[in-house]
Amino acid sequence: NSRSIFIFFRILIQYFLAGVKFSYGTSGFRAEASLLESTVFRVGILAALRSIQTGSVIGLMITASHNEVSDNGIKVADPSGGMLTQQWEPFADAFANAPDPHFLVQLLDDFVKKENITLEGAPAAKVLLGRDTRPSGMSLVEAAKQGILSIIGASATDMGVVTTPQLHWMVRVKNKGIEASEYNYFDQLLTSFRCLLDYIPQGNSNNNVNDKLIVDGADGVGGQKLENFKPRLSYLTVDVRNYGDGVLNEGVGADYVQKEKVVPRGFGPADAGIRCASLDGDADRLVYFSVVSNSNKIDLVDGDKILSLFALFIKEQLGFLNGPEDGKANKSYQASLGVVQTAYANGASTDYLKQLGLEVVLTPTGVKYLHEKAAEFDIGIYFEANGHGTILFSDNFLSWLEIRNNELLSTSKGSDQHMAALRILAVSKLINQAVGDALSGLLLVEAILQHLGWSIHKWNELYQDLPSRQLKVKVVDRTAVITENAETVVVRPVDIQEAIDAETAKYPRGRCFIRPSGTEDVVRVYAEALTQEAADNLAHSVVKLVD
Ligand code: 16G
Ligand code: ZN
Repeated sequence: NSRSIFIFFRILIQYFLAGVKFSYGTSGFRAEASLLESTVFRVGILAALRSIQTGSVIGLMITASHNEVSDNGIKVADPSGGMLTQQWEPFADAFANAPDPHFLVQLLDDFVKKENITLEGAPAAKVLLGRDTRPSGMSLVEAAKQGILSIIGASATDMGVVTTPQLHWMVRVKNKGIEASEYNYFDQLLTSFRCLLDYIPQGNSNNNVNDKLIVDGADGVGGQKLENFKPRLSYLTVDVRNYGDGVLNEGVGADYVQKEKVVPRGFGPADAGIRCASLDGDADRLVYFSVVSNSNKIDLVDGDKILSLFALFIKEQLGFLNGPEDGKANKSYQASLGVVQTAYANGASTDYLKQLGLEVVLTPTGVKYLHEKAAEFDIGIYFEANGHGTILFSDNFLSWLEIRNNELLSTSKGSDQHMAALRILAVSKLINQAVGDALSGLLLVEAILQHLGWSIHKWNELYQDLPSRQLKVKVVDRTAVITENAETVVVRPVDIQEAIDAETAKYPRGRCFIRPSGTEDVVRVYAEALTQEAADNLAHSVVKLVD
């Protein structure tokens, strides 16, 4: 009986607050920080239960990412380092919204039975906690600890201020029985980054690359970490701005830069032409940009273009690895390579990727969907246009590659094939396998640009983005909008899709979709067309259909 497992029942009662409805959604629970204590306490209990069920370490991250500093939130990392299994989300919702302690314990009882979670004799729960730089984080970590420790035998390890991807990485690595400190994290990044630079073919390196990089740290944890890590990053001159003096996410950060398409605070005309990058508040999103001369406008290099750069590089290396087709029995493993995007991906990026001969799959918005899809390939590259993404490698492929690499080392050391094997192995260590990670993504971008000898301008010219417009419509009930086919088709309310199609047909290269937001009470409208004016008009006419 789960009643007996609570030793802090008093605290639980004290934590009850009325009036907020929580939904786990795509980003965990998020709200104004003062409303979260009770929720975080409950998620602590949930994390401990998940740890018992899986016999593994579970992560809890206190962050509200790119949202304003007064907000906060909590997210659970599963044993693989990925998002909490979707099967537990309905329970998470019900548990967070339970109106009184009695009901809450009843929910727990039922859930523990349904999921066959044996509390007696089970290995003790282990939960890793992390938080971003928000001032409310400290007391919320305490509330989460109380929740975790209300399960007898459970332990909570506080990793302090970390980026979201660092915490996910730590959970994943710990569950493989490997040491998982922040020092280990940066060591792995540094070693694999250096490898990639060492493997650059002679003559390629650094021709056109302005080797200075300026990074906007969003006045959050990512900026701080990079500023501290920077001295170890020889080969790269990094000027970190916004690493903590200003207000988190205010006029800074990847979300701001991507949505507003203007320079973040602390940047200006003097930076024109230099390669710049921007992280979000918890460093799981990354975009690049360059400042347009004599203006506060930028040329944005978004998640789609980061994805394209990664895809190009990986495809090239796979080509080398498979060797010339000389008719001899090829020892190569036919690794499947796939690219995952959402409907927000710029149409020009999808065309470009298809031209490269890649398989492109769309999923609904939200990292959990993209990640799951990407994991179906030997090499799955996913990115949202907003800058969240990574490259996943299957265990099968990596084991094969290790063996192949050893063979090549003895038969043709230093050959194109061997170098390609080494590079892909280095990428698999550099890029975060748990979740999108701005710091590791940034190092991979830097390594690839140096490898290719490309400037940010050359990179940006891979293809030309189609003009687009995003708008939102406040609605009473966003759940009234139901979509299918990776959010590209509205099935309810009926008839609206037909009307959207009719509008879209008026514009050459027009594309438009609507979807209910997972984080706000709005319906979002996205439109794309040949000119900015056309994209704007299409978006506005579809807004009228929704209103
Ligand atoms: C969350 C998602 C992000 C998505 C965004 C869309 C995670 C970790 N984050 O921030 O991937 O792009 O929601 O927001 O999944 P929306 O549903 O309000 O448009
Ligand atoms: Zn984030």
